[in-house]
Amino acid sequence: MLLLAVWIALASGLSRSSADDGARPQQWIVYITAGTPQLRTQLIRQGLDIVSVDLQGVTARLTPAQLRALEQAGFLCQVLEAGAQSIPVDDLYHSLAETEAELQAVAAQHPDIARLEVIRWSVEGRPIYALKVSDRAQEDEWSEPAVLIFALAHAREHLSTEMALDILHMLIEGYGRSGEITNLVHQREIWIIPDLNPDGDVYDTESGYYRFWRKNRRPNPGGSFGVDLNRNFGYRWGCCGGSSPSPWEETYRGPAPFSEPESTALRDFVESHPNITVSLSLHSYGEWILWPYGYTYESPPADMRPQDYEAFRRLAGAMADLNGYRAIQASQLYLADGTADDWLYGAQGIFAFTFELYPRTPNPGFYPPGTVIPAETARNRPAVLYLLRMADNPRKVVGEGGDLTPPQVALTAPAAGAYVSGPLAISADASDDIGVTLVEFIADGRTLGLDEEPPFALVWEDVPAVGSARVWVRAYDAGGNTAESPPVLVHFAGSPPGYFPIVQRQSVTSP
Ligand code: 0X9
Ligand code: ZN
Ligand code: CA
Repeated sequence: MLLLAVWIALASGLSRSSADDGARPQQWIVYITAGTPQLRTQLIRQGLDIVSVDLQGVTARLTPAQLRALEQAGFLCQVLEAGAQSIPVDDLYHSLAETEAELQAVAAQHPDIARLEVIRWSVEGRPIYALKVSDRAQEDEWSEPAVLIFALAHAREHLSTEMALDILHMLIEGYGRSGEITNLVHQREIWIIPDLNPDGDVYDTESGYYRFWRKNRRPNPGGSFGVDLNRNFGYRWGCCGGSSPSPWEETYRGPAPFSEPESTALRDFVESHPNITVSLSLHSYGEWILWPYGYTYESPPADMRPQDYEAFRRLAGAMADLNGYRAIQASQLYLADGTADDWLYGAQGIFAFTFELYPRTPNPGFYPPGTVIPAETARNRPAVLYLLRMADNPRKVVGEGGDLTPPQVALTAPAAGAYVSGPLAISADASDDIGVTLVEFIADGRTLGLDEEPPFALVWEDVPAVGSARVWVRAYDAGGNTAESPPVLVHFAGSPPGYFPIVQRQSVTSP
């Protein structure tokens, strides 16, 4: 009864944020206390423009009329920011053109490990790019587990594109330098879609001031624009009140599942790459790691294997330990149906995760200053690498196959305490139940070089002239497991320390 009253009041003061606005109505950023997933879902169902959610309530952009209606219905509301916000577009973020130029540059400069494809065209005819990082990038390596990373389903979530590009650079620049990254580039196909919603991206930024745009730019019947791409996927689409049938609203699910080229692009891409085992959907914000399902509060849901639920919980928990985010089933935030992740798992069996990136709070919300990009993307690198490692069989986290057993490795040269002058030959013995894929040679924590083939050996050419170093090796397998030999201490300059031969006698009696 109470909620019905709110519904009527809100419908009359309907948010017109989906209109092709010249004059945007006055909007306030308001925190609404709502302590259960059901209450939060109820608020979202009413078409409020929700900007973030936590487990105590939601933050929304409201017109003054909507705020009054909520307060009259008894909701505790706290105005965080009054009046229209005007935030100039931040040059430290990639524009769509800059993102495309960067993808093209990477593909042109690293054809051995990068391949760029246009997977489809957007509503307004822009290309949607996918870039693959893998050795032998120009071939299809169907025997390798593939990982799909995609960003900017929601136009205003620009940090997600930065995150996708950071992952790309981590892989490209780490290749040949870091054993861990080289091994993953060898053993996985990693597909990155940094901008799933190019039309929305352009619309959000083209005026020079951010427009808080979320959806794509589909012209809807009736004059509004946009479908929420994260409500347009075909698993239990529109089933459960976790999306809106109204084209004016921010969570409009579209007229049919996969009515949009952008969601269809992802569907067709996934269906034509059956080796994808794991996916990461990048959104902002809130610092959450979410796993399916979003359409039901049930946990574990009937259409999820209980073992998979446990695997999701453990994988998300392990990643949260690495990036400091909080891991929960998506519907614990609020109900959402037709999301990409529900389809990726429900229809395709993919272990699908969403990261809701920095920040936690509505200030700075969708538009943190670009100065935070390096730290807030670097923060997620260990969690992403963990997910890539688990992709050979994510169920290995609950003991259902995959490769969890680390290799065995020993240094065979140099001997501990060796005195060295000139290049140092290092060699190792390594074995594994499945197979050793790479050996990394390390001195004092610095990677000297990598070897993929036995006999595992390397000559350290530019040894220091004097001093000493701790030398060891690390072996990798196809599961991304590692083992290290104990370090040995070697001395340089060819002479044991403290050995000072007398080359000319000195008299000890005459002055
Ligand atoms: O609502 C969404 O699509 C995602 N959040 S965002 O603020 N980036 O728009 C989250 C979807 C996660 N699924 C559920 N909450 N059920
Ligand atoms: Zn989003
Ligand atoms: Ca192994």
